[in-house]
Amino acid sequence: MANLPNDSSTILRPEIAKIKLPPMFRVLLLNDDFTPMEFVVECIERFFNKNREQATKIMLQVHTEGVGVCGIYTQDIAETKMNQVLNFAKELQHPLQCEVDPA
Ligand code: TYC
Repeated sequence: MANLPNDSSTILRPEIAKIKLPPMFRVLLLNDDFTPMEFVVECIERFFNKNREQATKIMLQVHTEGVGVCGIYTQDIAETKMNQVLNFAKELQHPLQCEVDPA
């Protein structure tokens, strides 16, 4: 068991100890007075793989608090999801805003 963490959880293999997790980014939705609630729920279901109950909870959080987290991803995935939301909102002429923020 020489290659597993010892009792004090010290990693004994330097090549494994060096591995770093990538920086993570939150995808945020911002509230506005015009985007229909149903459209926001649809976006969260479609792009963040949430069910209707989870999506409704996030939408209501944004509606009442002004901002809410839809998910946390690596930078390229977070930016792709943000762009999917913005493009979908633009297509339907809703002013929905979405941002990426370091976690
Ligand atoms: N505030 C909007 C309304 O009352 C609903 C809404 C929720 C808009 C979340 C944007 O990110 C948002 N129709």
